[in-house]
Amino acid sequence: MEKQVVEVTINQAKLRIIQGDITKQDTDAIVNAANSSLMGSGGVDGAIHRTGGPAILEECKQIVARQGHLPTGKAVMTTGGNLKARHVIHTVGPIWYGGDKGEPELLASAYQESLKLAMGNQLFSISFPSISTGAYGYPVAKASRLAIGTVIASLRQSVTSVREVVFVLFDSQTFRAYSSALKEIIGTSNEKD
Ligand code: AR6
Repeated sequence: MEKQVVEVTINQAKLRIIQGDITKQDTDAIVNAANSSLMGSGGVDGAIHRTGGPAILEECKQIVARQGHLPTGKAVMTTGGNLKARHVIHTVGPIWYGGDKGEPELLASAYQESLKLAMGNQLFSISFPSISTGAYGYPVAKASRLAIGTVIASLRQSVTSVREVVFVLFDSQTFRAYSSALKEIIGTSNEKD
Protein backbone atom coordinates (compact mmCIF):
# COMPACT_ATOMS: atom_id res chain seq x y z
CA MET A 1 0.00 0.00 0.00
CA GLU A 2 2.74 2.46 0.97
CA LYS A 3 4.36 2.55 -2.43
CA GLN A 4 6.31 5.76 -2.38
CA VAL A 5 8.00 7.83 0.28
CA VAL A 6 9.29 11.38 0.13
CA GLU A 7 11.32 12.51 3.12
CA VAL A 8 13.18 15.58 4.36
CA THR A 9 14.81 16.50 7.68
CA ILE A 10 13.99 19.79 9.40
CA ASN A 11 15.65 20.81 12.64
CA GLN A 12 16.19 17.19 13.85
CA ALA A 13 12.69 16.10 12.77
CA LYS A 14 11.90 13.93 9.78
CA LEU A 15 8.96 14.91 7.60
CA ARG A 16 7.70 12.03 5.45
CA ILE A 17 4.97 11.79 2.87
CA ILE A 18 3.52 8.39 2.13
CA GLN A 19 0.50 6.95 0.41
CA GLY A 20 -1.47 4.72 2.77
CA ASP A 21 -4.11 4.22 5.43
CA ILE A 22 -3.60 6.33 8.56
CA THR A 23 -5.38 3.77 10.76
CA LYS A 24 -2.42 1.42 10.21
CA GLN A 25 0.23 3.92 11.33
CA ASP A 26 2.24 3.20 14.47
CA THR A 27 3.25 6.77 15.24
CA ASP A 28 2.54 7.91 18.83
CA ALA A 29 -0.49 9.83 17.57
CA ILE A 30 -2.58 9.95 14.45
CA VAL A 31 -4.64 13.02 13.62
CA ASN A 32 -8.33 12.74 12.82
CA ALA A 33 -10.03 15.15 10.41
CA ALA A 34 -13.15 15.29 12.57
CA ASN A 35 -16.15 17.60 12.72
CA SER A 36 -17.12 19.83 15.64
CA SER A 37 -19.49 17.26 17.15
CA LEU A 38 -16.62 14.75 17.61
CA MET A 39 -19.18 11.99 17.11
CA GLY A 40 -17.51 10.34 14.14
CA SER A 41 -18.83 10.19 10.61
CA GLY A 42 -17.49 9.23 7.20
CA GLY A 43 -14.07 9.58 5.56
CA VAL A 44 -10.96 9.27 7.69
CA ASP A 45 -13.05 10.04 10.82
CA GLY A 46 -15.23 6.99 10.22
CA ALA A 47 -12.22 4.80 9.50
CA ILE A 48 -10.46 5.86 12.73
CA HIS A 49 -13.52 5.21 14.92
CA ARG A 50 -14.22 1.86 13.21
CA THR A 51 -10.67 0.63 13.64
CA GLY A 52 -10.03 2.20 17.03
CA GLY A 53 -13.25 0.99 18.63
CA PRO A 54 -15.69 2.53 21.15
CA ALA A 55 -13.11 3.83 23.66
CA ILE A 56 -12.35 6.74 21.32
CA LEU A 57 -16.00 7.82 21.01
CA GLU A 58 -16.45 7.46 24.77
CA GLU A 59 -13.64 9.98 25.39
CA CYS A 60 -14.95 12.27 22.65
CA LYS A 61 -18.36 12.33 24.37
CA GLN A 62 -16.72 13.25 27.68
CA ILE A 63 -14.80 16.09 26.02
CA VAL A 64 -17.94 17.50 24.39
CA ALA A 65 -19.87 17.18 27.69
CA ARG A 66 -17.07 19.13 29.39
CA GLN A 67 -16.25 21.83 26.84
CA GLY A 68 -18.92 21.72 24.14
CA HIS A 69 -18.36 21.28 20.43
CA LEU A 70 -14.78 21.60 19.18
CA PRO A 71 -14.36 24.87 17.23
CA THR A 72 -12.85 24.76 13.75
CA GLY A 73 -9.06 25.02 13.91
CA LYS A 74 -8.80 23.57 17.45
CA ALA A 75 -7.62 20.11 18.55
CA VAL A 76 -8.14 17.65 21.42
CA MET A 77 -6.50 14.31 22.23
CA THR A 78 -8.02 10.94 23.16
CA THR A 79 -6.84 7.39 23.50
CA GLY A 80 -6.03 5.45 20.35
CA GLY A 81 -8.20 2.56 21.56
CA ASN A 82 -7.42 -0.50 19.44
CA LEU A 83 -5.25 1.44 17.00
CA LYS A 84 -1.49 0.94 16.83
CA ALA A 85 -1.16 4.65 17.66
CA ARG A 86 -1.56 5.29 21.40
CA HIS A 87 -3.37 8.59 20.83
CA VAL A 88 -5.79 10.20 18.41
CA ILE A 89 -5.60 13.97 18.04
CA HIS A 90 -8.99 15.17 16.77
CA THR A 91 -9.02 18.44 14.89
CA VAL A 92 -11.60 20.22 12.77
CA GLY A 93 -10.55 21.67 9.44
CA PRO A 94 -12.55 24.37 7.67
CA ILE A 95 -15.26 23.76 5.10
CA TRP A 96 -14.18 25.36 1.81
CA TYR A 97 -16.43 28.32 0.92
CA GLY A 98 -14.20 29.77 -1.82
CA GLY A 99 -11.18 30.81 0.23
CA ASP A 100 -12.10 34.22 1.61
CA LYS A 101 -13.87 33.03 4.75
CA GLY A 102 -10.70 32.47 6.73
CA GLU A 103 -10.17 28.97 5.38
CA PRO A 104 -6.34 29.20 5.09
CA GLU A 105 -5.92 30.52 8.65
CA LEU A 106 -8.28 27.87 10.03
CA LEU A 107 -6.54 25.05 8.16
CA ALA A 108 -3.12 26.26 9.35
CA SER A 109 -4.52 26.41 12.89
CA ALA A 110 -5.76 22.80 12.68
CA TYR A 111 -2.18 21.65 11.93
CA GLN A 112 -0.58 24.00 14.48
CA GLU A 113 -2.95 23.06 17.32
CA SER A 114 -2.46 19.35 16.59
CA LEU A 115 1.31 19.71 16.65
CA LYS A 116 1.11 21.78 19.83
CA LEU A 117 -0.79 18.97 21.56
CA ALA A 118 1.80 16.43 20.41
CA MET A 119 4.66 18.63 21.62
CA GLY A 120 2.91 19.43 24.92
CA ASN A 121 2.47 15.71 25.57
CA GLN A 122 6.10 14.93 24.72
CA LEU A 123 5.14 12.75 21.77
CA PHE A 124 7.85 11.62 19.39
CA SER A 125 5.86 10.98 16.22
CA ILE A 126 2.59 12.05 14.63
CA SER A 127 0.71 11.21 11.42
CA PHE A 128 -1.59 13.62 9.59
CA PRO A 129 -4.22 12.94 6.93
CA SER A 130 -5.04 15.57 4.32
CA ILE A 131 -7.36 17.64 6.52
CA SER A 132 -10.39 19.27 4.80
CA THR A 133 -9.70 17.99 1.27
CA GLY A 134 -12.40 15.29 1.29
CA ALA A 135 -15.97 16.05 2.37
CA TYR A 136 -14.98 19.62 3.30
CA GLY A 137 -13.92 20.39 -0.28
CA TYR A 138 -10.68 22.34 0.26
CA PRO A 139 -8.76 22.24 -3.06
CA VAL A 140 -5.90 19.79 -2.58
CA ALA A 141 -3.24 21.87 -4.40
CA LYS A 142 -3.84 24.79 -2.02
CA ALA A 143 -4.32 22.60 1.07
CA SER A 144 -1.13 20.61 0.46
CA ARG A 145 1.07 23.72 0.19
CA LEU A 146 -0.49 25.21 3.29
CA ALA A 147 -0.27 21.96 5.30
CA ILE A 148 3.38 21.33 4.47
CA GLY A 149 4.37 24.98 4.84
CA THR A 150 2.69 25.15 8.25
CA VAL A 151 4.29 21.96 9.56
CA ILE A 152 7.74 22.95 8.31
CA ALA A 153 7.42 26.40 9.90
CA SER A 154 6.42 24.81 13.23
CA LEU A 155 9.34 22.35 13.11
CA ARG A 156 11.79 25.13 12.21
CA GLN A 157 10.66 27.30 15.11
CA SER A 158 12.16 25.15 17.84
CA VAL A 159 13.51 21.71 18.63
CA THR A 160 10.79 19.74 20.40
CA SER A 161 9.97 16.16 21.33
CA VAL A 162 8.45 15.64 17.88
CA ARG A 163 11.03 14.00 15.63
CA GLU A 164 8.77 12.41 13.03
CA VAL A 165 5.82 13.90 11.16
CA VAL A 166 4.18 11.72 8.53
CA PHE A 167 1.57 12.81 6.01
CA VAL A 168 -0.47 9.71 5.16
CA LEU A 169 -2.31 10.31 1.92
CA PHE A 170 -5.01 7.89 0.93
CA ASP A 171 -5.11 8.24 -2.85
CA SER A 172 -2.39 8.76 -5.44
CA GLN A 173 -3.68 12.16 -6.57
CA THR A 174 -3.45 13.54 -3.03
CA PHE A 175 -0.05 11.90 -2.56
CA ARG A 176 1.22 13.58 -5.73
CA ALA A 177 -0.11 16.98 -4.65
CA TYR A 178 1.70 16.76 -1.29
CA SER A 179 4.93 15.50 -2.92
CA SER A 180 4.91 18.43 -5.36
CA ALA A 181 4.19 20.87 -2.55
CA LEU A 182 7.07 19.54 -0.48
CA LYS A 183 9.48 19.75 -3.40
CA GLU A 184 8.30 23.26 -4.15
CA ILE A 185 8.78 24.41 -0.56
CA ILE A 186 12.04 22.65 0.21
CA GLY A 187 13.59 22.99 -3.23
CA THR A 188 15.79 19.95 -2.77
CA SER A 189 14.51 16.73 -1.23
CA ASN A 190 15.64 13.13 -0.93
CA GLU A 191 13.33 10.68 -2.59
CA LYS A 192 13.34 7.12 -1.39
CA ASP A 193 11.35 4.05 -2.35
N1 AR6 B 1 -6.30 7.17 5.85
C1 AR6 B 1 -5.82 8.33 5.37
N2 AR6 B 1 -6.58 9.23 4.71
C2 AR6 B 1 -7.89 8.90 4.53
C3 AR6 B 1 -8.47 7.71 5.01
C4 AR6 B 1 -7.61 6.82 5.72
N3 AR6 B 1 -8.05 5.66 6.22
N4 AR6 B 1 -9.78 7.71 4.66
C5 AR6 B 1 -10.01 8.84 3.96
N5 AR6 B 1 -8.87 9.56 3.89
P1 AR6 B 1 -12.35 13.53 4.84
P2 AR6 B 1 -12.51 16.38 5.62
C6 AR6 B 1 -8.61 10.84 3.21
O1 AR6 B 1 -13.60 13.66 4.06
O2 AR6 B 1 -12.46 16.82 4.21
C7 AR6 B 1 -16.00 13.44 7.97
O3 AR6 B 1 -17.26 12.91 7.78
C8 AR6 B 1 -9.57 11.29 2.13
O4 AR6 B 1 -9.33 10.58 0.93
O5 AR6 B 1 -12.18 12.33 5.71
O6 AR6 B 1 -11.66 17.09 6.64
C9 AR6 B 1 -15.86 14.21 9.29
O7 AR6 B 1 -16.69 13.70 10.29
C10 AR6 B 1 -9.17 12.75 2.02
O8 AR6 B 1 -7.99 12.89 1.22
O9 AR6 B 1 -12.14 14.81 5.84
C11 AR6 B 1 -16.27 15.60 8.89
O10 AR6 B 1 -17.66 15.76 8.94
C12 AR6 B 1 -8.81 13.13 3.46
O11 AR6 B 1 -8.68 11.89 4.16
C13 AR6 B 1 -15.78 15.71 7.46
O12 AR6 B 1 -15.76 14.40 6.94
C14 AR6 B 1 -9.83 13.99 4.18
O13 AR6 B 1 -11.15 13.64 3.80
C15 AR6 B 1 -14.38 16.27 7.40
O14 AR6 B 1 -14.03 16.45 6.06
